[in-house]
Amino acid sequence: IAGSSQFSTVSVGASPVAEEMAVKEAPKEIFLKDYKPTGYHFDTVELKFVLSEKKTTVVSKIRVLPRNSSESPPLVLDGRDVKLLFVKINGEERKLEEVELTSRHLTLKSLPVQPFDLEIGSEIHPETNLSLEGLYKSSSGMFCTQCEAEGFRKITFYQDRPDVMAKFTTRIEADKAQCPVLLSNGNLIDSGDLESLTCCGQNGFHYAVWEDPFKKPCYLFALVAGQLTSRDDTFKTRSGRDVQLRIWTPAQDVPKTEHAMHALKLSMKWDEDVYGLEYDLDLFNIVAVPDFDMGAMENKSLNIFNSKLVLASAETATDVDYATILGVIGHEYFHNWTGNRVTCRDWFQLSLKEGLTVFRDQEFSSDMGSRPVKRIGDVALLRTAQFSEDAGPMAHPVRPHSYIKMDNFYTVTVYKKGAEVVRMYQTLLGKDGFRKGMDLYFERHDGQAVTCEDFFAAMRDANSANLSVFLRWYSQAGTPILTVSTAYDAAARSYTVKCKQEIPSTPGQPVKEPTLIPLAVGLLNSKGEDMVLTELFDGGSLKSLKDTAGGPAKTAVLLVDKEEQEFTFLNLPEKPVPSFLRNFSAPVRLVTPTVTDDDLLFLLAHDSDEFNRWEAGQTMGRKLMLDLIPKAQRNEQLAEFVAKALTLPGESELMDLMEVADPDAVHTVRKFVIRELASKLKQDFLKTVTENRSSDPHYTFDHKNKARRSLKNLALGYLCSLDEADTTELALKEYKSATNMTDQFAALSSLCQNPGDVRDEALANFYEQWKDETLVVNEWLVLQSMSDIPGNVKNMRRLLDHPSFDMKNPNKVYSLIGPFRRTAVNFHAKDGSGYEFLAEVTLQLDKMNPQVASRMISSLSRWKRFDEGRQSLAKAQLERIAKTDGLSENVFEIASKSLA
Ligand code: 0A1
Ligand code: ZN
Repeated sequence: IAGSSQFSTVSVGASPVAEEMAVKEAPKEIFLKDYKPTGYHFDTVELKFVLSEKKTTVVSKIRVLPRNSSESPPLVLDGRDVKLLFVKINGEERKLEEVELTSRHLTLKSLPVQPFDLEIGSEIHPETNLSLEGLYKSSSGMFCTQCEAEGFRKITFYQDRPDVMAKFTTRIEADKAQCPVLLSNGNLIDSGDLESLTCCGQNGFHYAVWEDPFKKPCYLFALVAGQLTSRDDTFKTRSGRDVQLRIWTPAQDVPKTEHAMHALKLSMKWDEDVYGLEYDLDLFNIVAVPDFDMGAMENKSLNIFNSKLVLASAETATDVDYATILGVIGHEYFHNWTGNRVTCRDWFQLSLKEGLTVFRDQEFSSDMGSRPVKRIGDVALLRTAQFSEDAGPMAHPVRPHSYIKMDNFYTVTVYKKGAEVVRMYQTLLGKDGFRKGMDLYFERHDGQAVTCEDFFAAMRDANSANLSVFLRWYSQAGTPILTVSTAYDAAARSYTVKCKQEIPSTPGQPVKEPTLIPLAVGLLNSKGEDMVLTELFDGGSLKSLKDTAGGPAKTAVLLVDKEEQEFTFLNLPEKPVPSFLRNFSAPVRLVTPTVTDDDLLFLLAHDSDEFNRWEAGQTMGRKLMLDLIPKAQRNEQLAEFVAKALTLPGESELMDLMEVADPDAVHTVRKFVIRELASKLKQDFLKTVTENRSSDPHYTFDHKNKARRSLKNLALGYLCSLDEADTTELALKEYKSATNMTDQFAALSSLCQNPGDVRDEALANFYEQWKDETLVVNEWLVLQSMSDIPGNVKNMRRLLDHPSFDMKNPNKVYSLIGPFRRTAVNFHAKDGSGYEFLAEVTLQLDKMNPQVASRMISSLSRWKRFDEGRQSLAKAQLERIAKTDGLSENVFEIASKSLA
């Protein structure tokens, strides 16, 4: 972003040492097309930390291998907020006037052309590091690191990029009382007490030395030190090795790690069973920290987790929490192969590890629970969050072409659309073909930093498949619109499916090429059974169809790779009802002009593909509600609505489908539909609640009980929308008699739909009961943040000052500010108060934690979707942010791209 007034570029000469005097460099946009390998390899890295919250010293000794023995280009090391103490080359100190130091880089010149030792001494300040990147002191008192994507440069000067892979040895010295536990990656090879008079003159210090035998990029480095206690267990790998498993938390939380440990063992077993992948070290550590920007981090053998994704008990965590923990423990564990053993060449390839690992964790959760329920949840999230990202100013391909701040690209597109891209390989190649591709990928690339093309090539080569246009999924942003229409020819007993694909233009990509869309199709006969699909003419050739085991085919995958294309099924004795895009076989918006409402009801009743049964109900719900919107906009009565679906599409999804999003009308319609359903089905809902209560106070996290609880609680939610005395009384009774958090919280949420004393008292009562359980209090904040009671912004401002809120803790921000941004009526309040509130919070937050601040403000980026009044209010707030002095690069990138 050249020319931006807030950053000054100054040419750099010999520079002083202290970081406060270093020259400030302007933020730079980085492009995939500019990738170049480094001029120097790093072979081994020995790190020594002397920990102290005010001032930690870090000495790194790196064995450097020049790529080319005939020249020595400058070695540019990244470094931010690090004070340089000394530089030595082969043991000889370099004069600091001879090195170049800016606010972002340390450049060394005139280096040996033969392998050499580079030693760098530096100093950092964990206590004042509120960015939660690099080494920081957590509010719980422990020292903790977060290095992905570019946090290692906040620890020491280094070539901080994923294609620099080295073997790390880490020595940690710290006060024994303050930090009895010292952890890093790999195996513990030495530990002990330090003499009272050490070189540092410290009393009561001890040390530990960790050696990681696997080469890794520095983003996988981790260090943890503090007062921690572990839950210990073991896992025997399929080749018979015993792996020590340890989950570390403050002592009082150890009882809440049972579920996480169970999840870890299930993950280890699943990866062996499904992919033949075994764990490769003798120790696997997980540490829970209360202040963490993201969910969790896959550092080699030392995963660090946001406490919220480790700790659970029946009293304090809901079914959703239990399921999320299972999925994230799996996700981080699976990274050991997809991410760590094989990593990314550069950050543009992030989806190579994230899309693949999300796909793997989705499959794991499906195997551990209900496959269709998992798929429905994943697709619903993709459609609300990713489709809207893909349609806004921040739209980017699964593999972005450029970035200013990599942190801004840990997106639903890279993660969730990336997982859909991986899923499509499996749909195209079959489960066995996909496994062959994975085997070849590891065979070719173990220990390497590679690209999305390398993954593609492994899939292609292992299956001798021709998938070439498939690569466009990586390079083109935007959600394809796939229009499918049909015609039955009774005389010819044939059924023609006509497909048209169109990919909308996105910022910087006005024109798109067709991609390869696998369209899974089933055809139902009049009895609702799957017809046997025998032959398909795809325009070029006639194919006979079989399922993967060679039996009769009930689902066919059509390969749609042209803008317009026709497929004809032969030998069909009657006109079928089509079930398109089964199991959501591609991340597209499907348009089906020839599918009637009767067809949808038929699919809802009969489709053997459970995902599509649900989808038929959702399509009905969307159609019915969108039809009502013009009436709501004209303030007309919405009287005649009757529907079958139970869980309705959400407000954002509906807004997304409108030409000009109208939050008020969408909210009115959705509320109306919920109340209509509740009043028409009141007796059924009451019966559902009564019949699905459990007589057993013991909490069990299994499919049967989860299903029972979710049905009961859904019914209770509908009933409370009526705001009648008997429904309120029922919810109060459920609230008081609940024996687990799932039921208690659901009853509280139901009561909180309606403003008034009952709501206020229930909220106060819940807080009083749980005020010492941080994670529960966070959910209490969520509930108030997502509320659609009128004028909730005032309440939000009050909660900013509540003792339970702390701007420095990302979980608090995600709980109190996050959900508010999805409320149609309060965030998008007509008077602009919601936008103003978000801008204020963002600016305050940006001074502490830019990553979290930029995540918050991204909700303003789609301001052009709204009416003129809202547009100008939102734009004004974005402009206010963009011109604020001292803004971080993170927020700057989002605000400026949103305004472009
Ligand atoms: N690789 C992690 C996600 C992650 C990314 C950046 C972070 O920095 C704060 C933290 C975690 C994952 O996918 O699990
Ligand atoms: Zn991940």
